[in-house]
Amino acid sequence: MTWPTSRDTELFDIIDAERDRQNRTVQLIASENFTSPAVMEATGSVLTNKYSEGYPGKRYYGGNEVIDRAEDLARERVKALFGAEHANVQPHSGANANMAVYLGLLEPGDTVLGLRLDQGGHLTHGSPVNASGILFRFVSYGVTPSDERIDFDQVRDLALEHRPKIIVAGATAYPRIIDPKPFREIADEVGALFMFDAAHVAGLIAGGVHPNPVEHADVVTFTTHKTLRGPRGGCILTRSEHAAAIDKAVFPGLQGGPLDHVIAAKAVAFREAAQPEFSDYARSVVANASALAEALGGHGLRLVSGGTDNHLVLVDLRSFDEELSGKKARLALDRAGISLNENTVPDDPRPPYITSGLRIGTPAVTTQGMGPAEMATIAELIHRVLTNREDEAVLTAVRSEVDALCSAHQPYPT
Ligand code: DSN
Repeated sequence: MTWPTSRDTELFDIIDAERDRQNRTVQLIASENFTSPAVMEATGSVLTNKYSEGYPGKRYYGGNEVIDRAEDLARERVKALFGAEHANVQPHSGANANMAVYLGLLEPGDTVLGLRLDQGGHLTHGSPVNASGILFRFVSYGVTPSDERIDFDQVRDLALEHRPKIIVAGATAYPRIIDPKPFREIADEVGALFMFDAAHVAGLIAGGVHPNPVEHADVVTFTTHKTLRGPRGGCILTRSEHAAAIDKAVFPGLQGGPLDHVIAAKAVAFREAAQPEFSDYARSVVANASALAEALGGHGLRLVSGGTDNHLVLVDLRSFDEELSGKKARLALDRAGISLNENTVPDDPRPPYITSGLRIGTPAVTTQGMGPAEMATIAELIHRVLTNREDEAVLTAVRSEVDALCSAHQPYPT
């Protein structure tokens, strides 16, 4: 065997630079995390070489007796972790997992009820620019203007009026617990299926700090790389009666060959999430988000819904500084070494590319071992950047404080 001998420094220098960026800047993107070395080892393994279209015991290629064991292990581990009847671990992403559910359980044009994008929902919950909104008839519910929490009266009224085939719960920018029970009750009242998109909170559910939607929903989808801290990917848990339809929708409906190396890494992550330490981690993620919320509020920033009980806070910048869009704020924070994303707030007057808000999450900094004291420091640094965003000297000073903070908590020391 002769492999190329010269190292591809052009590319590997880029990877080194990204490791350096992750080690030296604060990661507050609510959908990101740091995976363990074991997850990365599986992702970089020889399993990447295999083709295995189909499912364990029923493949379209030979030589899958070992791959079958990896996929079976991932399926069994995730079923045990969440108490599910059936699991499909092949979706390449959360978006694919959601599309597979629609493809498996709906006909094109069927009606679905989901949370609107600017109210905290996801593109795959029926945005007109996404395949979900193009192929199916989505009707959207929102949050109440008063407390900015899911408006269950509206969910019920819309469900009675439109008789959706599926009601979708779950969000991408919603700082509160989503209780699956009222959704189940409304779904039963109108004869709809109930899908819970747990992309953001899967790790909080696995860690026992948020209610488990598997007990109430017909289908639960999630990503494996956010609070769950695994490799990038998606997963679907279903009741047995929907297993065949969902499996058929993932393959051959939507995807080709599964990413066996990623499925193996998912198995590693599911095992890690079943350890008692993971519950401690999930509790700390939420405690850190509360500490961050309190400190940001203390600096005069308005928090959507007044606070948080999950892994993120959503800041509405309008009352702080009418001129400051989410995008401007994010760009200034980026220059100071603080990485987060601009986000729409409920009924945002600005478009999704500009926005009036910031979404700030604690999964990654918690993995790094930071706690409430560091959250107070981070809130102060964010406030200083927002109030001095044109002042290069302040941004440079914050950048060095970020460096000092991160040097004590490097996720991947070299
Ligand atoms: N990219 C994910 C997030 O940031 O929430 C959603 O797709």
